[in-house]
Amino acid sequence: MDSEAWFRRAQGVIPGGVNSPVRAFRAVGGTPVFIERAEGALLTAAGGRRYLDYVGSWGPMILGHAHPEVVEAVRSAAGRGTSYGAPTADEVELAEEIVAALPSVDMVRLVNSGTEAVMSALRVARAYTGRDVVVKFAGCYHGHSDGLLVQAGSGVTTLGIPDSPGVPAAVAALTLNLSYNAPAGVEEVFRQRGREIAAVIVEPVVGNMGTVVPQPGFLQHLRELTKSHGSLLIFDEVITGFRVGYGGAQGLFGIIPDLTCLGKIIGGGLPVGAYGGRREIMELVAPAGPVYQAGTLSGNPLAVAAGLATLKLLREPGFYARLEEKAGRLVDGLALAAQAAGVQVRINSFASLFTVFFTGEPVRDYASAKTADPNRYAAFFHALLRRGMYFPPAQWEAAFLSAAHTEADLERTAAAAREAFAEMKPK
Ligand code: KE4
Repeated sequence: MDSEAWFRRAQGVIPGGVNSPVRAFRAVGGTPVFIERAEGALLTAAGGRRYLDYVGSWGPMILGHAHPEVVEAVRSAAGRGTSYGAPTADEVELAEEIVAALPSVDMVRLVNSGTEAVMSALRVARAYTGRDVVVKFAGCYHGHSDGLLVQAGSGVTTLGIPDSPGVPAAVAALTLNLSYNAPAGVEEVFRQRGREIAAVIVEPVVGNMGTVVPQPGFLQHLRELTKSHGSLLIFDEVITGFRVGYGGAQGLFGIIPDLTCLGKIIGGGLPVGAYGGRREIMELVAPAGPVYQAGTLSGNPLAVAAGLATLKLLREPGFYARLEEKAGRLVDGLALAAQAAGVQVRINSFASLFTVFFTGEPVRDYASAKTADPNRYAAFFHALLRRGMYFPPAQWEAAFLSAAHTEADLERTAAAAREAFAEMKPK
Protein backbone atom coordinates (compact mmCIF):
# COMPACT_ATOMS: atom_id res chain seq x y z
CA MET A 1 0.00 0.00 0.00
CA ASP A 2 1.15 3.59 -0.61
CA SER A 3 1.02 6.54 1.84
CA GLU A 4 -2.46 7.58 0.69
CA ALA A 5 -3.87 4.14 1.50
CA TRP A 6 -2.06 3.92 4.82
CA PHE A 7 -3.20 7.44 5.76
CA ARG A 8 -6.84 6.57 5.06
CA ARG A 9 -6.50 3.43 7.20
CA ALA A 10 -4.61 5.26 9.96
CA GLN A 11 -7.30 7.91 10.34
CA GLY A 12 -9.77 5.20 11.29
CA VAL A 13 -7.82 4.23 14.40
CA ILE A 14 -5.39 7.08 15.27
CA PRO A 15 -6.46 10.69 15.84
CA GLY A 16 -5.63 12.56 12.63
CA GLY A 17 -3.90 9.40 11.41
CA VAL A 18 -0.66 10.28 13.20
CA ASN A 19 0.92 9.94 16.62
CA SER A 20 2.13 13.52 16.68
CA PRO A 21 0.28 16.42 15.01
CA VAL A 22 3.08 17.94 12.94
CA ARG A 23 3.41 14.66 11.02
CA ALA A 24 -0.05 15.05 9.46
CA PHE A 25 1.07 17.68 6.89
CA ARG A 26 -1.82 19.97 7.92
CA ALA A 27 0.49 22.98 7.76
CA VAL A 28 1.49 22.24 4.15
CA GLY A 29 -1.45 20.20 2.84
CA GLY A 30 -1.37 16.90 1.04
CA THR A 31 -0.86 13.38 2.37
CA PRO A 32 1.85 12.64 4.91
CA VAL A 33 4.61 10.41 3.66
CA PHE A 34 4.52 7.05 5.46
CA ILE A 35 8.09 5.89 5.99
CA GLU A 36 9.07 2.24 5.55
CA ARG A 37 12.77 2.45 6.34
CA ALA A 38 15.64 4.89 6.48
CA GLU A 39 19.39 4.68 6.17
CA GLY A 40 21.92 7.48 6.40
CA ALA A 41 20.33 10.63 4.97
CA LEU A 42 17.73 8.73 2.98
CA LEU A 43 14.12 7.90 3.78
CA THR A 44 12.23 5.21 1.85
CA ALA A 45 8.48 5.77 1.78
CA ALA A 46 5.68 3.25 1.51
CA GLY A 47 5.57 2.53 -2.19
CA GLY A 48 9.33 2.83 -2.52
CA ARG A 49 9.89 6.55 -3.26
CA ARG A 50 13.14 7.82 -1.65
CA TYR A 51 13.76 11.23 -0.10
CA LEU A 52 16.70 13.12 1.30
CA ASP A 53 15.74 13.72 4.94
CA TYR A 54 16.00 17.21 6.42
CA VAL A 55 13.77 16.46 9.44
CA GLY A 56 15.89 13.75 11.04
CA SER A 57 13.04 12.78 13.36
CA TRP A 58 13.02 16.46 14.54
CA GLY A 59 16.55 16.31 15.84
CA PRO A 60 17.65 12.88 17.15
CA MET A 61 19.18 11.58 13.92
CA ILE A 62 22.32 13.75 13.89
CA LEU A 63 24.36 10.70 12.74
CA GLY A 64 21.84 9.83 10.05
CA HIS A 65 19.46 6.86 10.15
CA ALA A 66 20.40 3.28 11.06
CA HIS A 67 24.02 4.04 11.88
CA PRO A 68 25.62 0.55 12.06
CA GLU A 69 27.14 1.13 15.52
CA VAL A 70 23.84 2.39 16.93
CA VAL A 71 21.87 -0.47 15.38
CA GLU A 72 24.35 -3.02 16.73
CA ALA A 73 24.18 -1.48 20.23
CA VAL A 74 20.37 -1.71 20.22
CA ARG A 75 20.36 -5.21 18.74
CA SER A 76 22.83 -6.43 21.37
CA ALA A 77 20.88 -4.79 24.20
CA ALA A 78 17.62 -6.32 22.95
CA GLY A 79 19.18 -9.75 23.12
CA ARG A 80 19.74 -9.20 26.84
CA GLY A 81 16.13 -8.23 27.49
CA THR A 82 14.22 -5.05 26.71
CA SER A 83 13.32 -3.70 30.14
CA TYR A 84 13.93 -4.71 33.71
CA GLY A 85 12.40 -1.99 35.89
CA ALA A 86 15.64 -2.13 37.81
CA PRO A 87 18.89 -0.14 37.66
CA THR A 88 21.57 -1.01 35.12
CA ALA A 89 25.23 -0.09 34.68
CA ASP A 90 24.56 1.50 31.27
CA GLU A 91 22.21 4.08 32.82
CA VAL A 92 25.04 5.12 35.14
CA GLU A 93 27.41 5.44 32.17
CA LEU A 94 24.95 7.56 30.20
CA ALA A 95 24.37 9.80 33.20
CA GLU A 96 28.15 10.14 33.62
CA GLU A 97 28.54 11.07 29.93
CA ILE A 98 25.88 13.79 30.25
CA VAL A 99 27.44 15.13 33.46
CA ALA A 100 30.88 15.16 31.83
CA ALA A 101 29.56 16.98 28.76
CA LEU A 102 27.39 19.71 30.29
CA PRO A 103 29.03 22.37 32.50
CA SER A 104 25.91 22.93 34.62
CA VAL A 105 24.93 19.34 35.33
CA ASP A 106 26.14 17.56 38.48
CA MET A 107 23.27 15.03 38.51
CA VAL A 108 20.72 13.91 35.94
CA ARG A 109 17.50 11.88 35.89
CA LEU A 110 16.60 9.94 32.75
CA VAL A 111 12.95 9.98 31.63
CA ASN A 112 11.17 9.04 28.40
CA SER A 113 10.56 12.27 26.48
CA GLY A 114 11.36 15.95 26.36
CA THR A 115 7.90 16.73 27.67
CA GLU A 116 8.53 14.56 30.72
CA ALA A 117 11.94 16.16 31.25
CA VAL A 118 10.49 19.67 31.19
CA MET A 119 7.47 18.97 33.39
CA SER A 120 9.75 17.29 35.95
CA ALA A 121 12.29 20.13 35.86
CA LEU A 122 9.54 22.66 36.52
CA ARG A 123 8.27 20.62 39.46
CA VAL A 124 11.76 20.58 40.98
CA ALA A 125 12.18 24.31 40.33
CA ARG A 126 8.90 25.06 42.12
CA ALA A 127 9.89 22.82 45.02
CA TYR A 128 13.35 24.36 45.31
CA THR A 129 12.11 27.97 45.24
CA GLY A 130 8.75 27.48 46.95
CA ARG A 131 7.24 29.60 44.18
CA ASP A 132 4.61 28.81 41.52
CA VAL A 133 4.95 31.17 38.53
CA VAL A 134 6.92 30.08 35.45
CA VAL A 135 8.08 32.33 32.63
CA LYS A 136 8.40 31.08 29.05
CA PHE A 137 8.71 32.79 25.66
CA ALA A 138 6.14 32.92 22.88
CA GLY A 139 7.15 30.62 20.04
CA CYS A 140 9.25 28.40 22.27
CA TYR A 141 7.84 24.89 22.71
CA HIS A 142 8.66 22.79 25.71
CA GLY A 143 6.43 19.76 25.21
CA HIS A 144 2.75 19.30 25.87
CA SER A 145 2.42 19.37 29.67
CA ASP A 146 -0.52 21.50 30.82
CA GLY A 147 1.46 24.38 32.26
CA LEU A 148 3.26 24.96 28.98
CA LEU A 149 0.28 24.88 26.60
CA VAL A 150 -0.33 28.51 27.44
CA GLN A 151 -0.64 31.65 25.36
CA ALA A 152 0.24 35.12 26.47
CA GLY A 153 -2.30 37.03 28.49
CA SER A 154 -3.35 40.51 27.41
CA GLY A 155 -0.46 42.38 29.04
CA VAL A 156 3.14 41.39 29.46
CA THR A 157 2.68 40.78 33.15
CA THR A 158 -0.79 39.27 32.97
CA LEU A 159 -0.86 35.57 33.52
CA GLY A 160 -1.33 33.05 30.77
CA ILE A 161 -4.52 31.63 29.29
CA PRO A 162 -4.90 28.05 28.05
CA ASP A 163 -3.61 27.36 24.54
CA SER A 164 -5.51 24.09 24.33
CA PRO A 165 -8.86 22.83 25.53
CA GLY A 166 -8.39 20.68 28.59
CA VAL A 167 -5.75 22.89 30.15
CA PRO A 168 -7.26 24.28 33.36
CA ALA A 169 -7.30 28.08 33.51
CA ALA A 170 -5.86 27.85 37.00
CA VAL A 171 -2.84 26.00 35.66
CA ALA A 172 -2.36 28.30 32.68
CA ALA A 173 -2.56 31.29 34.97
CA LEU A 174 0.75 30.25 36.53
CA THR A 175 2.65 30.72 33.26
CA LEU A 176 3.76 34.01 31.78
CA ASN A 177 4.54 34.21 28.07
CA LEU A 178 7.08 36.86 27.09
CA SER A 179 8.71 37.87 23.84
CA TYR A 180 12.01 36.20 22.96
CA ASN A 181 15.01 38.51 22.51
CA ALA A 182 13.13 41.29 24.38
CA PRO A 183 15.01 41.97 27.62
CA ALA A 184 12.82 44.92 28.61
CA GLY A 185 9.77 42.70 28.94
CA VAL A 186 11.65 40.29 31.18
CA GLU A 187 12.91 43.20 33.32
CA GLU A 188 9.34 44.44 33.71
CA VAL A 189 7.97 41.06 34.74
CA PHE A 190 10.69 40.60 37.31
CA ARG A 191 10.16 44.12 38.61
CA GLN A 192 6.48 43.41 39.14
CA ARG A 193 6.44 39.72 40.02
CA GLY A 194 10.00 38.63 40.66
CA ARG A 195 9.21 37.20 44.08
CA GLU A 196 6.61 34.84 42.59
CA ILE A 197 8.77 33.47 39.78
CA ALA A 198 10.09 29.94 40.29
CA ALA A 199 11.83 29.68 36.94
CA VAL A 200 12.39 31.04 33.48
CA ILE A 201 12.50 28.32 30.83
CA VAL A 202 14.01 29.09 27.44
CA GLU A 203 15.22 27.39 24.29
CA PRO A 204 18.77 28.83 24.21
CA VAL A 205 18.60 28.60 20.43
CA VAL A 206 14.99 28.27 19.29
CA GLY A 207 13.89 25.50 16.96
CA ASN A 208 10.16 25.66 17.55
CA MET A 209 9.17 28.90 15.83
CA GLY A 210 11.57 27.93 13.12
CA THR A 211 15.23 28.61 13.92
CA VAL A 212 15.69 31.80 15.95
CA VAL A 213 19.03 32.77 17.41
CA PRO A 214 19.41 34.64 20.74
CA GLN A 215 20.54 38.23 20.32
CA PRO A 216 23.86 39.03 22.05
CA GLY A 217 23.33 39.40 25.78
CA PHE A 218 19.77 38.07 25.88
CA LEU A 219 20.59 34.77 27.61
CA GLN A 220 23.16 36.36 29.92
CA HIS A 221 20.51 38.89 30.92
CA LEU A 222 18.14 36.04 31.84
CA ARG A 223 20.91 34.48 33.88
CA GLU A 224 21.52 37.70 35.82
CA LEU A 225 17.83 38.51 36.36
CA THR A 226 16.93 35.03 37.61
CA LYS A 227 19.96 34.94 39.91
CA SER A 228 19.22 38.34 41.42
CA HIS A 229 15.58 37.40 42.09
CA GLY A 230 16.15 33.90 43.47
CA SER A 231 14.52 32.26 40.44
CA LEU A 232 15.98 29.35 38.49
CA LEU A 233 17.09 29.51 34.85
CA ILE A 234 16.13 26.37 32.90
CA PHE A 235 17.72 25.74 29.49
CA ASP A 236 15.48 23.55 27.41
CA GLU A 237 18.20 21.83 25.37
CA VAL A 238 15.99 19.06 24.02
CA ILE A 239 16.95 20.25 20.53
CA THR A 240 20.27 22.01 21.14
CA GLY A 241 21.73 19.43 23.53
CA PHE A 242 24.52 17.59 21.68
CA ARG A 243 23.23 19.26 18.48
CA VAL A 244 24.93 22.66 18.55
CA GLY A 245 28.03 21.19 20.19
CA TYR A 246 28.95 18.40 22.59
CA GLY A 247 28.52 20.83 25.48
CA GLY A 248 25.16 22.08 24.23
CA ALA A 249 24.23 25.73 23.90
CA GLN A 250 25.37 26.32 27.48
CA GLY A 251 28.85 25.19 26.53
CA LEU A 252 28.90 27.38 23.44
CA PHE A 253 27.53 30.50 25.14
CA GLY A 254 29.35 29.96 28.44
CA ILE A 255 26.16 30.36 30.46
CA ILE A 256 25.43 28.07 33.39
CA PRO A 257 21.68 27.41 33.80
CA ASP A 258 20.38 25.95 37.07
CA LEU A 259 18.56 23.10 35.29
CA THR A 260 18.84 21.63 31.80
CA CYS A 261 16.30 19.54 29.89
CA LEU A 262 17.47 17.07 27.26
CA GLY A 263 15.95 14.59 24.82
CA LYS A 264 16.19 13.55 21.16
CA ILE A 265 19.92 12.99 20.46
CA ILE A 266 20.70 11.42 23.87
CA GLY A 267 18.39 8.55 22.93
CA GLY A 268 19.78 8.10 19.42
CA GLY A 269 16.20 7.92 18.13
CA LEU A 270 14.79 5.83 20.96
CA PRO A 271 12.55 7.37 23.65
CA VAL A 272 14.75 9.22 26.12
CA GLY A 273 14.50 12.54 27.93
CA ALA A 274 16.54 13.82 30.84
CA TYR A 275 16.71 16.71 33.29
CA GLY A 276 19.68 17.65 35.38
CA GLY A 277 21.45 20.41 37.18
CA ARG A 278 23.18 21.42 40.37
CA ARG A 279 23.44 18.69 43.01
CA GLU A 280 21.64 20.76 45.68
CA ILE A 281 18.63 21.03 43.35
CA MET A 282 18.62 17.51 41.93
CA GLU A 283 18.94 15.90 45.35
CA LEU A 284 15.37 17.09 45.93
CA VAL A 285 14.19 14.42 43.45
CA ALA A 286 12.75 11.19 44.88
CA PRO A 287 13.93 8.97 46.33
CA ALA A 288 16.84 11.19 47.40
CA GLY A 289 14.39 13.95 48.24
CA PRO A 290 10.66 14.66 48.45
CA VAL A 291 9.91 15.74 44.86
CA TYR A 292 8.18 12.78 43.30
CA GLN A 293 8.92 11.71 39.71
CA ALA A 294 8.96 8.18 38.31
CA GLY A 295 8.77 6.14 35.11
CA THR A 296 8.43 2.46 34.24
CA LEU A 297 10.70 2.72 31.22
CA SER A 298 13.02 5.49 32.40
CA GLY A 299 16.61 4.55 31.57
CA ASN A 300 15.35 1.79 29.27
CA PRO A 301 18.26 -0.50 28.28
CA LEU A 302 17.70 -0.19 24.52
CA ALA A 303 17.31 3.60 24.58
CA VAL A 304 20.36 3.96 26.80
CA ALA A 305 22.39 1.70 24.51
CA ALA A 306 21.41 3.82 21.50
CA GLY A 307 22.24 6.99 23.42
CA LEU A 308 25.66 5.76 24.55
CA ALA A 309 26.57 4.63 21.03
CA THR A 310 25.45 7.97 19.61
CA LEU A 311 27.33 10.14 22.11
CA LYS A 312 30.48 8.07 21.56
CA LEU A 313 30.38 8.88 17.85
CA LEU A 314 29.71 12.57 18.55
CA ARG A 315 32.95 12.71 20.56
CA GLU A 316 34.97 11.92 17.46
CA PRO A 317 37.38 14.81 16.78
CA GLY A 318 36.04 17.28 14.24
CA PHE A 319 32.49 15.85 14.15
CA TYR A 320 30.73 19.17 14.72
CA ALA A 321 33.14 21.19 12.58
CA ARG A 322 32.52 18.90 9.61
CA LEU A 323 28.75 18.90 10.12
CA GLU A 324 28.54 22.66 10.49
CA GLU A 325 30.78 23.36 7.51
CA LYS A 326 28.35 21.33 5.39
CA ALA A 327 25.37 23.12 6.95
CA GLY A 328 26.89 26.52 6.12
CA ARG A 329 27.33 25.56 2.49
CA LEU A 330 23.81 24.18 2.24
CA VAL A 331 22.32 27.38 3.69
CA ASP A 332 24.42 29.52 1.33
CA GLY A 333 23.18 27.43 -1.59
CA LEU A 334 19.56 27.88 -0.55
CA ALA A 335 20.01 31.65 -0.15
CA LEU A 336 21.62 31.94 -3.58
CA ALA A 337 18.82 29.85 -5.12
CA ALA A 338 16.14 32.15 -3.66
CA GLN A 339 18.01 35.26 -4.73
CA ALA A 340 18.42 33.96 -8.29
CA ALA A 341 14.66 33.43 -8.51
CA GLY A 342 13.83 36.79 -6.93
CA VAL A 343 12.00 35.06 -4.05
CA GLN A 344 12.15 36.94 -0.75
CA VAL A 345 13.26 34.68 2.12
CA ARG A 346 15.06 35.03 5.41
CA ILE A 347 17.12 31.97 6.27
CA ASN A 348 18.01 31.64 9.95
CA SER A 349 20.60 29.04 10.80
CA PHE A 350 22.67 27.97 13.78
CA ALA A 351 25.10 25.03 13.77
CA SER A 352 23.20 22.34 11.78
CA LEU A 353 19.73 23.81 12.32
CA PHE A 354 18.11 26.07 9.73
CA THR A 355 14.77 27.48 8.58
CA VAL A 356 13.73 29.16 5.31
CA PHE A 357 11.24 31.87 6.35
CA PHE A 358 9.12 33.32 3.52
CA THR A 359 9.31 36.89 4.72
CA GLY A 360 11.35 40.00 4.00
CA GLU A 361 11.79 40.82 7.69
CA PRO A 362 14.53 39.66 10.02
CA VAL A 363 13.12 36.88 12.22
CA ARG A 364 14.11 37.39 15.85
CA ASP A 365 10.96 36.46 17.81
CA TYR A 366 7.50 34.99 17.45
CA ALA A 367 5.88 38.15 16.06
CA SER A 368 8.48 38.49 13.30
CA ALA A 369 8.44 34.72 12.64
CA LYS A 370 4.70 35.01 12.04
CA THR A 371 5.26 37.53 9.22
CA ALA A 372 6.39 34.53 7.17
CA ASP A 373 3.84 33.27 4.65
CA PRO A 374 2.93 29.65 5.41
CA ASN A 375 1.30 29.22 2.01
CA ARG A 376 4.48 30.15 0.16
CA TYR A 377 6.38 27.83 2.47
CA ALA A 378 3.89 25.05 1.62
CA ALA A 379 4.47 25.61 -2.11
CA PHE A 380 8.23 25.44 -1.54
CA PHE A 381 7.84 22.31 0.59
CA HIS A 382 5.85 20.44 -2.08
CA ALA A 383 8.10 21.59 -4.92
CA LEU A 384 11.02 20.10 -2.99
CA LEU A 385 9.06 16.97 -2.05
CA ARG A 386 8.29 16.33 -5.71
CA ARG A 387 12.05 16.48 -6.28
CA GLY A 388 12.84 13.98 -3.51
CA MET A 389 13.67 16.45 -0.72
CA TYR A 390 11.86 15.96 2.61
CA PHE A 391 11.89 19.31 4.43
CA PRO A 392 9.94 20.00 7.67
CA PRO A 393 6.20 19.97 6.77
CA ALA A 394 5.62 23.31 8.52
CA GLN A 395 6.98 26.85 8.19
CA TRP A 396 7.54 27.29 11.92
CA GLU A 397 9.83 24.29 12.46
CA ALA A 398 13.58 23.78 12.12
CA ALA A 399 15.29 21.66 9.50
CA PHE A 400 18.13 19.41 10.59
CA LEU A 401 21.25 18.28 8.73
CA SER A 402 22.98 15.01 9.59
CA ALA A 403 26.54 13.74 9.32
CA ALA A 404 25.27 11.28 6.71
CA HIS A 405 24.41 13.98 4.13
CA THR A 406 27.09 13.89 1.44
CA GLU A 407 28.47 16.63 -0.81
CA ALA A 408 26.41 15.16 -3.65
CA ASP A 409 23.29 15.33 -1.45
CA LEU A 410 23.90 19.02 -0.79
CA GLU A 411 24.39 19.73 -4.49
CA ARG A 412 21.19 17.84 -5.34
CA THR A 413 19.36 19.81 -2.69
CA ALA A 414 20.61 23.17 -3.96
CA ALA A 415 19.60 22.20 -7.51
CA ALA A 416 16.14 21.15 -6.34
CA ALA A 417 15.82 24.43 -4.44
CA ARG A 418 16.76 26.43 -7.52
CA GLU A 419 13.97 24.72 -9.46
CA ALA A 420 11.52 25.02 -6.56
CA PHE A 421 12.13 28.75 -6.13
CA ALA A 422 11.95 29.24 -9.91
CA GLU A 423 8.47 27.70 -9.86
CA MET A 424 7.30 30.28 -7.32
CA LYS A 425 6.12 33.77 -8.21
CA PRO A 426 8.89 36.21 -7.27
CA LYS A 427 8.01 38.36 -4.27
P1 KE4 B 1 9.05 15.45 23.22
O1 KE4 B 1 8.04 15.29 24.35
O2 KE4 B 1 8.37 15.63 21.87
O3 KE4 B 1 10.11 14.36 23.21
O4 KE4 B 1 9.87 16.79 23.50
C1 KE4 B 1 9.18 17.99 23.68
C2 KE4 B 1 10.11 19.14 23.35
C3 KE4 B 1 10.65 19.86 24.40
N1 KE4 B 1 11.50 20.88 24.17
C4 KE4 B 1 11.86 21.22 22.90
C5 KE4 B 1 12.81 22.37 22.70
C6 KE4 B 1 11.35 20.51 21.79
O5 KE4 B 1 11.69 20.87 20.54
C7 KE4 B 1 10.45 19.44 22.01
C8 KE4 B 1 9.83 18.65 20.87
N2 KE4 B 1 10.09 19.16 19.56
C9 KE4 B 1 9.11 18.88 18.56
C10 KE4 B 1 9.61 19.49 17.24
N3 KE4 B 1 9.32 20.85 17.16
C11 KE4 B 1 8.84 17.42 18.42
C12 KE4 B 1 8.11 17.03 17.14
C13 KE4 B 1 6.71 16.59 17.47
O6 KE4 B 1 6.05 17.23 18.32
O7 KE4 B 1 6.29 15.61 16.84
